Amino acid sequence: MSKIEEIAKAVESGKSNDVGRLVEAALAEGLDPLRILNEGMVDAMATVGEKFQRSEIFVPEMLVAARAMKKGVEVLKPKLAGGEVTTLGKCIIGTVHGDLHDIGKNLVALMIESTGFEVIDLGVDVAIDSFINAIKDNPDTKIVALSCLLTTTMPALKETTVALKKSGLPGFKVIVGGAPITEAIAKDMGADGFSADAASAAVVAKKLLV
Ligand code: B1M
Repeated sequence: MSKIEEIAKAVESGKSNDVGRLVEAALAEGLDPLRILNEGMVDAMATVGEKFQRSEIFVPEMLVAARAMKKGVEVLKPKLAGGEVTTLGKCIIGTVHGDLHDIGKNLVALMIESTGFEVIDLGVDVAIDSFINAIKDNPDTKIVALSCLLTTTMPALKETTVALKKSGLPGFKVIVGGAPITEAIAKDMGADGFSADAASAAVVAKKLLV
């Protein structure tokens, strides 16, 4: 079994300590951090989701897999972040209200930070008012990034996007993303930008500055 396959297996079975150790070993072997992330961990989480859908596993197993992935991302973080100086401005990020998924949002935050933004992470289940207040507290905010993983919280994503656009607060753009969101849905909600993954979210955020 390759190191990547071992990592995927450890994520799927929620073995946090093994994931940390295996990711360190993979990095020491010179494997590409993005390959470790995408083929080792993101793909493993997709498998976890499929098993959940088939009722082969339940919420507790999803939760331990998520914890294991977080452990792996922690080890990868210094390699992914790049260490550029933050000069592009502030980005406020959060998962919309009703939604507790944060792994994708955390990856988006990491990639946006590594592009050169200062990231203010409001966490998960973020109320519209919390986004508005954070922008008021940080009037130099350039990007507000909204994550949504559930079809049932897509209305919350739309409400948040519309409220931000109607807030009258100046100077920022709204980008949205998450598994159930498409370019067409993002456009329909009135978002300024959409991306399907974390790496392109950073590219979209940067493009919106000009
Ligand atoms: Co949940 N869950 N979950 N879950 N969970 C999904 C999303 C699901 C697809 C599983 C399934 O049925 N196959 C399903 C949603 C179905 C739907 O809505 N159509 C689901 C469900 C149903 C639920 C519950 C309702 C289960 C229940 O309680 N019965 C419940 C809801 C709780 C809530 O939020 N209110 C629930 C709970 C949980 C856990 C808490 C157990 C756990 C989350 C732990 C955590 O995040 N800390 C969990 C997990 C782990 C998953 C799966 C298995 C994995 C999610 C993940 O982390 N993926 C997921 C199945 C799946 O995704 N295949 C599932 C890895 C991550 C890197 O990908 O988050 O998609 P992702 O992020 C990507 C892109 O989407 C994008 O970039 C990221 C990286 O490239 N992206 C953006 C994300 N945000 C972006 C923002 C951007 C741009 C791109 O711009 C701002």
